Amino acid sequence: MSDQKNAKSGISRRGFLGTAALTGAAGFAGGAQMSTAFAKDSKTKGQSGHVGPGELDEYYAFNSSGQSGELRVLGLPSMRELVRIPIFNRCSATGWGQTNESKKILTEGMTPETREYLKDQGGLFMNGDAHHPHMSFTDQTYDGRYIFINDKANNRVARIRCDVMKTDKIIELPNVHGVHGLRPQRYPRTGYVFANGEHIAPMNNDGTVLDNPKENFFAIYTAIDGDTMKIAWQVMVDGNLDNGDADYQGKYSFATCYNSEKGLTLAEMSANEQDWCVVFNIKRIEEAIEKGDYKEINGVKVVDGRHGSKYTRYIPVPNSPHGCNAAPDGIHLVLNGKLSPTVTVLDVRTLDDLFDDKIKPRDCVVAEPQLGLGPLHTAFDGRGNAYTTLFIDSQMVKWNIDKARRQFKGEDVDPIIQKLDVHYQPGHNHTTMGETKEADGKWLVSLNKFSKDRFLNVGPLKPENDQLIDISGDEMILVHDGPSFAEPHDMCLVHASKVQPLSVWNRDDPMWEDARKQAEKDGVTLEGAADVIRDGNKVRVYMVAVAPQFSLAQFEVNEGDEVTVIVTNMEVIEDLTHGFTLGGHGIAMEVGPQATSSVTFTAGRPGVHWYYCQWFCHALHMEMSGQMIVKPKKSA
Ligand code: K7E
Ligand code: CUA
Repeated sequence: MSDQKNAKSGISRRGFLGTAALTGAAGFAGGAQMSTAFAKDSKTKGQSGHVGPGELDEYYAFNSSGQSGELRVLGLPSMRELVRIPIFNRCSATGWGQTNESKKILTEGMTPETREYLKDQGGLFMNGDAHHPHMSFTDQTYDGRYIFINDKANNRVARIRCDVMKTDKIIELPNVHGVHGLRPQRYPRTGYVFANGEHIAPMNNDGTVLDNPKENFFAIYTAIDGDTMKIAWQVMVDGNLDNGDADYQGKYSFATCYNSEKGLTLAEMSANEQDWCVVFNIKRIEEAIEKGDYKEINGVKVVDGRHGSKYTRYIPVPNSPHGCNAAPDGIHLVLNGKLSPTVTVLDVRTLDDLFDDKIKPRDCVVAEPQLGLGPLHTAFDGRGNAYTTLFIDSQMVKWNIDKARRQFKGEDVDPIIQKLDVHYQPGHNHTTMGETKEADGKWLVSLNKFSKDRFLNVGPLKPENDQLIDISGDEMILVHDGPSFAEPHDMCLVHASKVQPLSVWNRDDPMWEDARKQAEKDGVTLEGAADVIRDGNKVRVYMVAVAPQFSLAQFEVNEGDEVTVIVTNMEVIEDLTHGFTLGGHGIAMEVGPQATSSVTFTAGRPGVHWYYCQWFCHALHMEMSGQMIVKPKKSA
């Protein structure tokens, strides 16, 4: 099949994508009719998605929340939401963005420029755009240590500890404009976390260069050390970077590019019939860093990976490709054509020859099946089949990789096995364990951007629809519709056996290291505290929470004091969370069992102010309260 033909189909549909689909008027293709048929099927055959009361799910689904800025943990197949992990957002329940512990995590990885910019604006970004959560790997499969996730809005990457399901590191990437694609290294372990800079900008973006995007604007690919959350190196590339993945061998990583044109307008960005996939040679880049073949820019070692570099290769792909997905066979990489009705399949075993200039970039392409309109992302079942979302067609297409290869060689075979209507306009899709060598081919989730008529009308802002599909048999069967709020892009489906979270915190957790050091200086033991320590106009109030009481029923400060309240929850049994809310001060925080949390504020309002535990913890939970007395300045 010729690229010419694919490209043409892409162009002919571009108008459709630009007008109907993107303005929300799309999806009028008969979804309702198909859904009835499949709803009936789901009762009679396939796996049950039902998880009864008291039963546990088989998988964790780590669901990004897009512009909500958090991570949501669901159980699968029930699709029940279990917990939300605040990351880039501000969370009223947990005090994320307000406690001293979370503020440290939110600020310590900031660039000096951002710190300076935010100085008079509260010191924190209040939003994030979280797209791609992925678990750390050891030997090509999930190892239950961390989830990494990007913030496209403010150029950050965060790490979540899976033992407590809390964010523990956030770093801002210098030189990068919009961190989009994110993937951990699969082998031998993570290792690197690869992050794609989506937008092109001048390398020193200080206002000295403002024009000529083709000459002066670049995108930056970043490798972060997942263990230390420090930047290992960056690569400057031509074009922009969309999604990415890493291979199964630890040799190469990949990024799609939809704006090889370096255009500004939609017409400019989609002018070329082919863009490309950039391949990064990890070993050669590491050698470049060792040998000193890099420039240090804003404190980061940046390798030149533009055309002609020995560190990268550019493989032409039709047309403005989006998703980038390595198959669990360890051999194939699928690049999803978006404006082309095709996906382009590379065989990673050809890449050594490509880097040795023995073959041409397009010689790495081993299949390019035409699947339908708007292919965005592909998932795998571990049995040689792939599942690709078709945004414009509102369908999931199941196809066979081997058949696609045979068709590419000229054999008369159709790689497409089945197309299933989804509701509506799917972006990412995910299979259980599907990005690991342990892909088990049981469930597929389609993250649909529009829900339209699938749920009760909640006004103009409607939920997205995460649909659960049984892929254990020969046929895909739609099992469940799951509404979700703005806006999951991506999901990571991990077998429950891979993750062993704690039920109560360990008292020696590093999360409250600073509070512990301060307490030691103050001669206070956190675990038994009922102390008010005055230090000039700084007051530190230490207390313990054990249901249904705080160890301090009252404390006194002066108007204008900087007050830090440090609460330690000494419950030893699971699921006994307390909280500290100070009325009229905008102060609230979660204190988990065996955890310490602290918050600092100015006592600006003379009078009596009640604090209370806002986490229902005991029959006498209402009584779990106390008073902060603020003495007015004149009487103090
Ligand atoms: Cu396709 Cu940000 Cu992964 Cu959204 S990206 S869909
Ligand atoms: Cu402690 Cu409610």
